[in-house]
Amino acid sequence: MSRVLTVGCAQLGPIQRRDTRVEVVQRLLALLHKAHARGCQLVVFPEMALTTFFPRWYMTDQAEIDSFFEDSMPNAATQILFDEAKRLGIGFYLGYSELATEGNRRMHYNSAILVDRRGKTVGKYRKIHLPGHAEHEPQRPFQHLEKRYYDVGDLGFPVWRAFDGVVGMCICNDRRWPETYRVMGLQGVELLMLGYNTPEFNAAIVEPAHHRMLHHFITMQAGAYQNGTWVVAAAKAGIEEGCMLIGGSCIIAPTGEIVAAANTLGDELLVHDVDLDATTPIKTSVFNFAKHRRPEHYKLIVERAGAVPPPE
Ligand code: CDV
Repeated sequence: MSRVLTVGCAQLGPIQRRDTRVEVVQRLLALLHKAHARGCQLVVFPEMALTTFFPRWYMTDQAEIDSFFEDSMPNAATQILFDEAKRLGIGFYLGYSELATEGNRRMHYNSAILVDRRGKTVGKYRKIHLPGHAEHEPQRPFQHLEKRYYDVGDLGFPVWRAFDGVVGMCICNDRRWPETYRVMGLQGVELLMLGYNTPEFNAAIVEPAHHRMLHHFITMQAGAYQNGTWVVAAAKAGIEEGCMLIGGSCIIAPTGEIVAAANTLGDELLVHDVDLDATTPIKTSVFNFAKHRRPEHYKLIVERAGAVPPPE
């Protein structure tokens, strides 16, 4: 039986601070309806798909910070998206900021959930590689305070049996790390979904703008090929509150080739027929892990975080 899944990659244009959740959800619904018209069974929305990318601002009022978070999912604003997706028989990945209560602690996660075609939540992922900084750095033109506003995800990198395959999730900066792909690759991932918000200007180092797009593609294409998996990456793009976010939403085959790519910085849907069996040739040849990996020589990867060069 063929395992071809028609997947939509739903790029969003900018979301400004004044935009309400209700208005944003209308945009998600418009993309969902387009996806339905084009036969999609699964749609991937971006990271933080309900709000502006608020870590660009330094804030000290916790109530103001919490206003960017959702304390339940679905909730009053998003229920219509869940209902409509179920009615249309479309599953989806949705990124949002999650406010969770654990005992008497309030935890803040940069999360994504996966909902199946019957409207059942299959899984949740909480972002592990939080980029940026925790303290206000006033010399920057804008902040990247994910390390201040979020807790490190506590759910690992699980995969799920869904959509006739083995699927996994990650979020934005995770895509730059080979560990993200390999941990899921070792669980047989066939389709990896991710959303992202990547500012075009790198406030941490001086680099040409085109490097941003190069690094975006190069890491995902390598991750796809080296693990024999499809990768679907959905951007929030365009000028958000004066800050340019790169577009570059794409669908990448297990060969590492880009098979669909966005050509705008606005709301845009890419569609591809994703053959999950196309993962097999890579998984059974050059990256047949059981046959070729040598974990006894990889111990440093889990024992050490920072690089330690040999003594002079
Ligand atoms: N939202 C992100 O994680 N953005 C980062 C920033 C640091 C560029 C990214 O890796 O794209």
